[in-house]
Amino acid sequence: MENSNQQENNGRLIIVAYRLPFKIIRENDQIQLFQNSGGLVSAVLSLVANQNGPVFQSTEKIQWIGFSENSREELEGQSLANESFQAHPVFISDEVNENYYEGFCNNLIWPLCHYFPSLARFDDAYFEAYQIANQLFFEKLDEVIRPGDVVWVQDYQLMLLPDMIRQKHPDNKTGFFFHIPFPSYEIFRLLPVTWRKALVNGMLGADVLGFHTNDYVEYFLKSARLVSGLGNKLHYINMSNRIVKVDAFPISIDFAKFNDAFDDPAVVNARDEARHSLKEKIIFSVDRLDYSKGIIHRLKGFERFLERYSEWHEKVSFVMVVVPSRDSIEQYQQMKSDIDQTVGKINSDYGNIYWQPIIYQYRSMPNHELVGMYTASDVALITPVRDGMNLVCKEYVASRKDRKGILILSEMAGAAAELGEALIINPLDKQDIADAIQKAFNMPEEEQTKRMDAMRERIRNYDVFAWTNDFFTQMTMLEHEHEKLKQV
Ligand code: ADQ
Repeated sequence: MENSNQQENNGRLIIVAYRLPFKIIRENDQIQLFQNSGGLVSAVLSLVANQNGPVFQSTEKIQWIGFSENSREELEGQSLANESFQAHPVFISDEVNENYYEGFCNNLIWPLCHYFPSLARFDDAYFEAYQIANQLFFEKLDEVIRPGDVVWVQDYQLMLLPDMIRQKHPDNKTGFFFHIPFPSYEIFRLLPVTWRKALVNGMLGADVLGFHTNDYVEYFLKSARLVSGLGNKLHYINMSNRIVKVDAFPISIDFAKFNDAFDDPAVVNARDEARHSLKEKIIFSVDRLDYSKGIIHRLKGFERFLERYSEWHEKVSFVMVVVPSRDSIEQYQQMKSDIDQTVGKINSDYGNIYWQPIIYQYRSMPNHELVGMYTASDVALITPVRDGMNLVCKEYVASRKDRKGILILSEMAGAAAELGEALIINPLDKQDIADAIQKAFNMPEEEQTKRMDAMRERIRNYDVFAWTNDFFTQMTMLEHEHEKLKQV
């Protein structure tokens, strides 16, 4: 990693993301701000308060533009700032937001990018709303931005925004990060021609475009070539008067936070409680409710394990926690009821009055319970059928200060490119999942430690702070690289 002092920046950092960095709760005319503890918020904070010296020298707060769940009237005259962030809410009418966020983003882009084209819904009203919403984010940014500010746009809700910024503020450095898989061209081309063009050109307004893996980078470069006729030299796309750098930045987690949590008394309690009340072997999984997470396939894999390896009956507990998500969308409600039924069937087919094979919880978990389960379990079973990165597997590895435990990981998660010491499975193959559990239960401790050490070292070295530093280093070095490229 470069020393971050090389990348000093005197402007402010402006983040544009669909969500604001805190939840705004209004009670009796008083506003309270609850800062999210999510990865992006802590990653961004590290840019202004980094151990090696801040990347941003400006003493001003980080400016954050995001959609407001509160109405304009509710927020009128209120200060939306805490010690780190100044928020600038974007107000979007319910009608536009439904077609934009639930429609274009979650009924079209999300299923396409996760290789579920049959779930994708194409609707002109969706794209119209997507353009309107991106424009609303731009208008807010336009009020806020000053010369020298650096803008970092996040994710698939804002693909048109980088070019809007480029048109009016060409001198402000702009980065864009795509958090979900960028699909192969055969999938991307399912979008109507005008939409594909608009999305690719919108993203190319950025100076640096980031994806999680080299595969996604390659797929994007191919789409840019076929959609907009723009060739690339290695990771660079030449736009005549400037270049765009397209590269892989595998997002990470706060390694130290998860590692240190191992000894936190609340975590120790939760771990002891789990080990005391569950069977001798514990399998754990946790994810948002989503068809991309492979929850049903995971259950089928566990069912096959119980069928083929009966020696583990009454000796294994599979704790599966699913956090509610997008439950207003019909497909998600259907998925929830499929999960309920499958869990019920497996428990009644195999369980008895002393043993329930699957303990299923549909709720969010407090952090100490989460790490308690990460560190109590023998196996983390992470089987998305498609996932941009997947942070749960990295959190599991970082939590295992005891250097034990086995990660079973889907080859379809972006994280599989970095965590080769996991037991890598095909999430659609239930026999593969069953065999991996059997292998994990029989794995000697020395082998567990060897695999864990290698994965822990990698995440320790490339944690979420290294990720942000890496992205901003590339942004600052771009002009220099442009000069070098001209000489090639
Ligand atoms: P997500 O699809 O949300 O993120 P993931 O990366 O696994 O998926 O992150 C989920 C986060 O939520 C983790 O930090 C996890 O601990 C937490 N979580 C999940 N279930 C929980 C529960 N029941 N209770 C409490 N916490 C829970 C998207 C992409 C990913 C990409 C990230 C970051 O889909 O592929 O890794 O963005 O870029």
